[in-house]
Amino acid sequence: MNRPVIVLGGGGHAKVLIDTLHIQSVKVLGFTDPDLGKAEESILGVPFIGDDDIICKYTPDQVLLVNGLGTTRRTSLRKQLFLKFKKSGYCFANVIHPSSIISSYVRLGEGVQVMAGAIIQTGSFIGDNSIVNTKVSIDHDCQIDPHVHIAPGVTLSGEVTVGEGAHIGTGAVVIQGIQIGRESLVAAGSVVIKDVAKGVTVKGVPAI
Ligand code: JB3
Repeated sequence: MNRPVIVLGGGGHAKVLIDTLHIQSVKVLGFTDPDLGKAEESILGVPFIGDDDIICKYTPDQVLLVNGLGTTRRTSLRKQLFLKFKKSGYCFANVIHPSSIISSYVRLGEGVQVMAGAIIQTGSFIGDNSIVNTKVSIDHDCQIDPHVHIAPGVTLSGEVTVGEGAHIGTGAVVIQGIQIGRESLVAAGSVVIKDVAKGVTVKGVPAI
């Protein structure tokens, strides 16, 4: 990366991202968080630098941002932060763990995060601000829209589409060709064998 990075958020997801940035020798200036109690903390040696207002002390060409907010269900706050800083002209860095395996025929949007051990097969697309979490497997020709969280251990077979803002819970399995609607939630451990409409929650084996 040609610019130092500021991480938004000071929780568990931010910690994993900072660890990955350190592996890649990226300079991390600090992390922001509205919780001023974080002032007494650092994360893996990275200092708290204030709430998000501090970012405007840097111009967009001086820093890159990394969205450290994870999501356990809906992804709206993470999405809002991304859109707010994009509107102000800032760019978000992609964070790709070196142990992930990504086909050279995969396209990644902006601010995409691919965590340790993830595999993304040929022809797939990962949209802006999406998380492909630890040990996820995304097979060929999948389309992941922006602001999606694919939680740890999920398996997507080939040609699956996931709509904007959806959350696929830990360990879920989705068979080939399934379409998952925007803002939907697939509960952890589900096995999805039919399409999921937008905005709904499905769970179980098979998921309903
Ligand atoms: O499941 C896995 C592997 N990771 C989870 C991740 C995807 O989501 C993780 O276990 C957590 O469940 C969750 O991680 P996250 O988002 O880091 O959650 P938490 O540890 O609760 O930390 C969120 C932090 O974001 C807190 O310190 C909040 O104060 C902070 N925060 C909230 N709103 C914000 C804002 N930070 C900034 N910069 N701006 C905000 O608007």
